Amino acid sequence: MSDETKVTQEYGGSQIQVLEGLEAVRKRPGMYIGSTSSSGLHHLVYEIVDNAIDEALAGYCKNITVTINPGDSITVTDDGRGIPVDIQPQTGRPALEVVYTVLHAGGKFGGGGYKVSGGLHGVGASVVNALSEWLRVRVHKNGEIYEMKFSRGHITQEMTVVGKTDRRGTEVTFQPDPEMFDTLEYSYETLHERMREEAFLNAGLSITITDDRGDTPVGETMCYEGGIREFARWSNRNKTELHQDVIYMKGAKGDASAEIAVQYNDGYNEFMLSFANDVRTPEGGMHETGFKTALTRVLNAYGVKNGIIKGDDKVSGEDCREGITAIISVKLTDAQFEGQTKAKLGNAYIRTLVDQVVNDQLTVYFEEHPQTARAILDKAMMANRAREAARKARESIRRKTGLESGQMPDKLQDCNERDPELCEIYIVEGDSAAGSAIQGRDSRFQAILAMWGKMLNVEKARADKIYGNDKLYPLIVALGAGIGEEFDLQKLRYHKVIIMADADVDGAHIRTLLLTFFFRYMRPLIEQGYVYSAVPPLYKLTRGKTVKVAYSDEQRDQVSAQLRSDNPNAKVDISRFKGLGEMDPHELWETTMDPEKRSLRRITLEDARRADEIFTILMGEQVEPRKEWIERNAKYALNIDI
Ligand code: 0RA
Repeated sequence: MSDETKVTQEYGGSQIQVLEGLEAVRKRPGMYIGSTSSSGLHHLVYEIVDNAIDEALAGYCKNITVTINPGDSITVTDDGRGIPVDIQPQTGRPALEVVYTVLHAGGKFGGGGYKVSGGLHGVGASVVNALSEWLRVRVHKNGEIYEMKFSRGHITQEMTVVGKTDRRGTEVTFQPDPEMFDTLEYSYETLHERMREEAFLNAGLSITITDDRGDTPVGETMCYEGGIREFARWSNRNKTELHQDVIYMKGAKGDASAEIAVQYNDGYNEFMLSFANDVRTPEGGMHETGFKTALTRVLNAYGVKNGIIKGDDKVSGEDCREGITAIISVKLTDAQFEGQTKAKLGNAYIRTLVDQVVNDQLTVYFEEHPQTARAILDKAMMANRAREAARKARESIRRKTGLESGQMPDKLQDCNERDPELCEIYIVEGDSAAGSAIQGRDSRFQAILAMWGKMLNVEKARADKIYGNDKLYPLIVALGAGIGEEFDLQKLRYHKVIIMADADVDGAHIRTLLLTFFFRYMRPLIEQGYVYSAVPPLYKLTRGKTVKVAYSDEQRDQVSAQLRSDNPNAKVDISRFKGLGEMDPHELWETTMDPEKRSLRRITLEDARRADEIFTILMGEQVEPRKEWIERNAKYALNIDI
């Protein structure tokens, strides 16, 4: 093609069809990009980037850049072969023009089309063009730069050679049409996140995102040689991983392929991201089903084979996925997207493929990495016990009609106020302390719930025994918000839940137990900051008729000096409070319960998480960690704090 080549304008039948096609896009944009809201606006970028990624998948492109320009136009470049510019025999038009003006033209021209192109891939250039106020494309190829311009899908400049080049590749800049979109402002964060995902999913591909709208450009170049392995690791970046290595599996059959990366963390959430042809499938589908089934099967088989799981103690799928981070990526030529938002993969043979890959490779992996297998299985078994215990507790609570009848437990001395925002509940260890608290409190807004004294037998008690224990019912009923999946903060009867326990080992046990319980079964209670620890004084200082208290050793010394400030020789009697039960009601009110004077420590999620950890160590199946913990903490044995 010579420098000055311009293709003569010929409005034959095919050209009219083209315009009708793009008109259809402008009439019903939602049909093509989902919506005309911010999500549709961002979708334009994904369409263009997808085309470049297809070129990368074909093995010809290594670098992609995405730039948000001032005024919110977008430029996407790639260093692929460049969109073909030669005349297409069927249309008599340059292929470049066809790509940008004919609906559904992408990926189906040139030599062999792309193998894995699926979903919306490769069909989007003309859609983006139709929805852009203007669009300019430049192709570097054959030593020349070919340029073509459009407005709202109409050609404003025929394909023209505008210069020489020594590179290859495609550059597209488009300005979304204000007539089409509710908003025109791009979110750097949204594009950044999506581009990072694309970089993870296409190992070795470098994607640079830049925001050029501000005074100084912001951006990042992302390239992950490890692909989805690094994706899994990155997803766990703020978590504590349960095992060092990411478990990576892959396999292919015919034109279809699957890769899976798995790494557990010590948390309780399930984080699973699945993709089909790099398109997210938030509703899951056959690839996820295949993975879940195989994971559960392999873990149970490993447990039975190695004598870890006995009899009917099988772990459920949900148990196996507690704390999991899994990335599943499949590629196939005939992807069927189903469901409400076309976000679910429907091809059944993919289930078989993923199931086989995971079944075979995870089994081998576990054989070769018994420590990892054991850690994962232990976690699943722990999840199983907790879930089972929660279910039993829920059922038995329902049976005991506590919640339904609205009848409050005997152990509760309720307050008069009914507005939860104004109400407090003190959970008090031991009957004598509870007695003092009941007499000392302000009954208008302070309720007292007496809890057992020593109930924990550290050696024998196990998580399930404790959650199945009768002693927790009064607490659940008093709080009124249910437990586990049914927990409902709206029904909570007190907005201050105050744990009042002694500063000794037994007190620490009770606090650990309560926090663990809240953490596992009433987590929003902690997340919303409703849980507190009362801070009772440690010392009582008396000089004649003057009585003072101190909450720490330093304060004791200060107060003691204060009491003797007029006469250093005066006799100050210092005694240690042995426990809450020793205080008379008035003392308890003055030092620990009076909102004007008391201090409360708000329990954070981190406190509760640590309590849960300690609890697991102290009560769990594993003997080694318990021994280690006790050895490490022996020196603090009289001062266990959480
Ligand atoms: C098909 C064939 C050829 C290149 C492309 C597609 C291609 C498409 C896009 C879309 C965005 N960037 C792209 N880069 C390349 C090669 C044809 C030839 O070798 O001339």
